[in-house]
Amino acid sequence: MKIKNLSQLAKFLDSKIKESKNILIVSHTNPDPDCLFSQLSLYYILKYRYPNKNFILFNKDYNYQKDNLKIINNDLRLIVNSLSCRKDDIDLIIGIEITNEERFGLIKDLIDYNKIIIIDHHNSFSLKSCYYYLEANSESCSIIIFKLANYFNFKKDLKFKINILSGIIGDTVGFRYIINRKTFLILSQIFDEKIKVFFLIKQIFGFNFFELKKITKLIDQIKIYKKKKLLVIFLSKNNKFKKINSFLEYLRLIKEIEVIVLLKEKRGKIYGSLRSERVDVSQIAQKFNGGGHKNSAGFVSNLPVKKIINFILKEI
Ligand SMILES: [Mn+2]
Repeated sequence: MKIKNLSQLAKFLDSKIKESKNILIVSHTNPDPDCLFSQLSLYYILKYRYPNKNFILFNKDYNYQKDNLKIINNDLRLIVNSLSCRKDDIDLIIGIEITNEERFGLIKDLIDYNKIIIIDHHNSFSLKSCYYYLEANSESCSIIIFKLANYFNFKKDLKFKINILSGIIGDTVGFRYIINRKTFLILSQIFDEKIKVFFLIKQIFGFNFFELKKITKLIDQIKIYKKKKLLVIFLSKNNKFKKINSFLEYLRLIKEIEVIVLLKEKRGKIYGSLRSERVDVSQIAQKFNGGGHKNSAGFVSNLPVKKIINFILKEI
């Protein structure tokens, strides 16, 4: 059930929250900065508006202790990865960027589509049987949350602005991939001389020395195809690297490269990530039943690595 515009979303949230007691705000599996900071920012807005309601921030994959983002905002500790309440006690579930069923950070039997409302900005959104607000031209979910704050006249303090800015930095890779004028307009509304933008970018995309050593090994494994246009990195199941997505963004600066493919072996399957400025990689991902954005998409496949690479080579 589609929610058509922002004012409808605000009214819908108001009416649903009024009749609820326990409200779950959930972000997607393997959460990224945009989704975590959107989750937290939405919580600020709703908790201020409804101080007597019980809001629970949940993500089953989230581990605050291991998260480097806590240096940006230690309120991220409010996101818990286990639930003490029963399914029946939860009256409403607000999902952040839950694009498809696999992205549900919820324990499966907690899912009740009648209670769910999802806010997302992914073109490949597919959970259309529940209430959803989709803004596919928004460059980050944080932007939607920022607009919601405006709609509710929520007073945006420094902490809130840093949250939104961090979400935008995460999804646009430090403003590198902004294509929408509105994003700049919102950035101008968030700008505050007290915010150190370079610090946020460093925390979100930077590496430490330990990680640098891993990168050195990874560079040796890079394969180049199509006269340097396609770059492929394969990570075997024994070769884990948590900051691999940040590393991909550095590889995207190589001038000759037009498409980057990361293939990760996990639980007997291949998890693919695609990045490009020239090719619409969401279309390639969709051929593997995956999805994402035009410039950044992903999929999961049972095919062997060689077959996947050959298939992609034909597509670009
Ligand atoms: Mn996002």
